Amino acid sequence: MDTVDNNFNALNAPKDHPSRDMTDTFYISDDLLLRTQTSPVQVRTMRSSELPIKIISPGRCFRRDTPDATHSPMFHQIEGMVVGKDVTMAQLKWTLESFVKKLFGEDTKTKFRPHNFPFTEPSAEVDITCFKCKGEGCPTCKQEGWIEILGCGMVHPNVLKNCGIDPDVYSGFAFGVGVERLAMFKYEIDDIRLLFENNKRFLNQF
Ligand code: 2NL
Repeated sequence: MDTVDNNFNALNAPKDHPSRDMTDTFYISDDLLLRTQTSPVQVRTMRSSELPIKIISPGRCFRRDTPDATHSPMFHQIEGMVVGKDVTMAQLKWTLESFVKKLFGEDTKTKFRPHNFPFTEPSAEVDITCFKCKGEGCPTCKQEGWIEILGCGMVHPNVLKNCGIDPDVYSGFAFGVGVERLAMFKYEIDDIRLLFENNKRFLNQF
């Protein structure tokens, strides 16, 4: 459980932002909710720690999605963030490229595709070349050759301000990956619900 302030206000998603809708978010009360991402951890860290900050925050998150093969109302996310002097998008790209190469193989290529998140500006989604067909096009990548695996960007100046950090002096990068989605690609699991059913015959395969 976390606060609406840590999960939304501080992250530049003010009162009427669509992600705050009752149909998107589990509210406990007007001020408390089940977090929709692990970012509240970084918000508290920015508000209480000396700079520079380098943090990885893995954990459970909740969104009001109807379960299907690719959606679960409860899932896990790993977010990472660096805030300090002269933190750049080039450093973000190197960090994420290194990460996907370790996970999916050294020959993996990345594509940073412009996107929008309230908490980062600029923002991007990262696609990797399909590990199955190496970019040729196949059923796994729906003939596109590319697979979307995470979201990222430079921490929005309003987010830094909301957390007591001067955006004229400091900058930061951040990213978030869905753990189940990543596992599904890596282990070729075609239904996210299998990960939560606790069937030992399924789990013992890994
Ligand atoms: C996604 C997108 C993302 C972040 C998470 C973040 C956290 C703070 C400030 C700025 Cl405190 N950004 N986190 C940034 C970009 C993307 O996750 O699609 N995740 C599955």
